Amino acid sequence: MRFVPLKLSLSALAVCSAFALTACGQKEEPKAAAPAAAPAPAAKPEITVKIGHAAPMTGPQAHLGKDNENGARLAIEDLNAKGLEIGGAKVKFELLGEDDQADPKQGTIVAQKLIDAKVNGVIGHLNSGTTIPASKLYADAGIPQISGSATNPKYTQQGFATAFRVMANDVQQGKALGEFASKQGVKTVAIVDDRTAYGQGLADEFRKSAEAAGLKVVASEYTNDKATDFKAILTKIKSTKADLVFYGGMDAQGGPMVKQMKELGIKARFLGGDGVCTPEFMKLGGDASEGNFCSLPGMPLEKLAKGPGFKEAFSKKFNAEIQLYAPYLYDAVMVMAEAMKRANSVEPAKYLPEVGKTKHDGVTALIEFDEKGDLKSGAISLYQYKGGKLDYVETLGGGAVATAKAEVKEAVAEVKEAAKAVGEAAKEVAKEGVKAGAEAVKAGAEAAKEGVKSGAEAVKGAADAAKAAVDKK
Ligand code: ABU
Repeated sequence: MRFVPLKLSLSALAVCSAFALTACGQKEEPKAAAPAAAPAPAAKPEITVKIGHAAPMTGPQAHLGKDNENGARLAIEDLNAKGLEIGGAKVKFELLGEDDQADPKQGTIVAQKLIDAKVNGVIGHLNSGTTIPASKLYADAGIPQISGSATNPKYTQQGFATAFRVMANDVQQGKALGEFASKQGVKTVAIVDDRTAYGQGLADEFRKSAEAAGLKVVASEYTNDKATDFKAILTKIKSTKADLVFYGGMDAQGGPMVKQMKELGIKARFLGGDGVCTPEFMKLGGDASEGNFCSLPGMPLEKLAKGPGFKEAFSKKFNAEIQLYAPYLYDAVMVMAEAMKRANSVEPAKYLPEVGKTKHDGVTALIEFDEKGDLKSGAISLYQYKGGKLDYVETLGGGAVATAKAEVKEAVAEVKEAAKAVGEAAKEVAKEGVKAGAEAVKAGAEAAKEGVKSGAEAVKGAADAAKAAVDKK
């Protein structure tokens, strides 16, 4: 028998009763079908979003590559823990890591690999020397790329709509470093760089700023990002009696360089950029690091609202201290995921326009991009190597307002803390007062009891005496 839906059967009955009952055939009374069980809600489809990551995972910068990857990995775990839905599907983020060996050619090879793997976006690369050539490939493929560490300005100056970075660049950093050297009373400087896009670019920006501040460049020397022996160039520098050696390059060279400066009896101070502002630099440089200076984009994590929490989560997860850019990589992944959420799509072409509209309250800063894809008002902070730690000195450049805000926030927190302490103390005093009052009342009651007792005894004594007097009579 053909299934007749209940709704139709009832309509048919109504028609039959209104017109010609017989014509409808009374023997064929339609039966109501048993109510069907409500269909189970369709399971949400699941999609995997592939986030490409590229950095040197081998060679002298492997520790920095790992640090970057860990920052991105932590963000991906946090996103997956939230269980995001985008475009009606459950989203699982996955990190696809590649080792570009800090080599520009290898950088383009792994970029093509990530494109072929159909990544939804790329976080990286670590080095400016790999990020810049790879950015052309990502731009041609329409894949959004956010670097959390490449600071050479050229990366975002090529006109690629796909290129973004979440920290200040080396125009800002070089300027701040030149101004800082001048403030330290430096008059003459020797400049060394590692001939990479980053090292050379930063050294050039530093030179411009230092000369503008009236410093004299008395030597310019070069090395490379694999070198370990700098005695030849340092010996030349020693003869110039420069007040300062500025190094544009990474910690794997900067650490041994500062150590060899000490061994050669060079009295000059050492100053470098973010590439040497790491725990690894101090490990390699040993005592010779002590008292020297370096800079980092952004503000110290301790001064940022989400910084200490990130630091704690990072060390708990990886049992390691942050080397350099892990928090920026974390923010870069979050910026990408938020753009996908706003676009309600993980397709690169659909969410790319949203990346440029970012306003993300990240671990490292309030992230907003300018028309080139650079961070608006990026700050540069100066640090001194002290007792194996990076001691914050000051923040220069575009982040002055951010610094002031952070300091005000810190002061407000301190005042709140003090007010809380005063409140606690007042509570304690009140508690003590009540306790003392209660003890006084108890003592009064005891005394009254004693008084009543002795009164009663006196009355009894008087009664006894009266009775004895009566008996005598
Ligand atoms: N920013 C320092 C390290 C990465 C780079 O720009 O090459």
